[in-house]
Order: sequence, then C-alpha cells, then structure tokens
Amino acid sequence: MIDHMFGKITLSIIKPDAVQKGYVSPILYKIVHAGFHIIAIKITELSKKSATKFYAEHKKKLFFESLVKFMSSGPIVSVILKKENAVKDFRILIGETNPVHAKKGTIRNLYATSLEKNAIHGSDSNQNAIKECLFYFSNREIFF
Ligand code: IDP
Repeated sequence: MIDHMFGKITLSIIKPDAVQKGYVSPILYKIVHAGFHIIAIKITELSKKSATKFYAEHKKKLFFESLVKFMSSGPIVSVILKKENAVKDFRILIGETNPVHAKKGTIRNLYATSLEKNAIHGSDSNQNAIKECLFYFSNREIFF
C-alpha cells in the first residue's frame, strides 16, 4: 500500500532537543506552510534499542553511542509528509546536517542546538523514506 507513495513521501522526526524547547508547533507550521501534507503523526519515545535500530547505518561512527543516547533521551514527534519530490524538497527545508552550515531560514538554522542536537530528521532517499515510515507507523495509522 505504502509502496504506491514512492517518491511522494518522507519521514520526519522532531528530535528530543526541539520537543523539549517547545518548538513542535513552529516547526510543524513551517512544514505545512512549505506545502507538505501531514498524513501521519505521533508523539512517541525511542528506547535505546529502537534508536540503535533506526540509526544502524551509523553503527561504526564515533558519534553513534552519543546519538543513540540523545535520540532516546525524551519524547520525539514522528511525522509522515506527502508532497511531490518530498525527500529532496524536505532536505532543502531542513538545511545541512550541521546547523552552522544550514542556510538562513531553514529549520536547522532556526531551531538546532548543535551538530548532534539538530532539531529534525528527514529521510535521505525515497527507499529509506518508505522503510522509515514503516518503522514508526502501521498502515492503519497513515492517511493517504
Ligand atoms: P542527516 O540527519 O542530515 O541525514 P546523517 O549524516 O545521516 O545526517 O546523521 C544522522 C544524525 O547523526 C544527524 O542528524 C545528527 O543528529 C547526528 N550526527 C551526524 N554527524 C555527527 C557528528 O559528526 N557528530 C555528532 N552527531 C552527528
């Protein structure tokens, strides 16, 4: 079912730093204002085990342990967003991984704290978008 949305959806996470600072509302406003449709949303928390699974591709990186600790440190908001070219357009909206390099007005430029605590996640490919959406949501929770 979700496979039909290939190329049209992306998975975003408002990370624990941004939730804790009260940025959920302004971030969601910005996303919707940029033309993305919210088709699934939940406030949730990652266990260390889930965070390890979600970021498995970074397992060998030096920052991995710290990233897992951070991502499981408090509530997050997971969102599936629908738009033509969702993955690419959303990466532009959030800005570079390191907020120091994120363009002015991007979400990371406005709301990130550091390279690690960079406020928001966006899928990096259409294939990963599908995989990540199914990591957080069941088909019953997605409203195409
Ligand atoms: P992305 O989130 O922009 O796709 P990735 O390279 O996939 O960036 O890294 C995943 C997450 O890991 C980043 O969003 C950030 O929270 C964290 N991260 C990436 N590089 C570093 C680093 O060098 N030090 C600490 N944390 C990092």
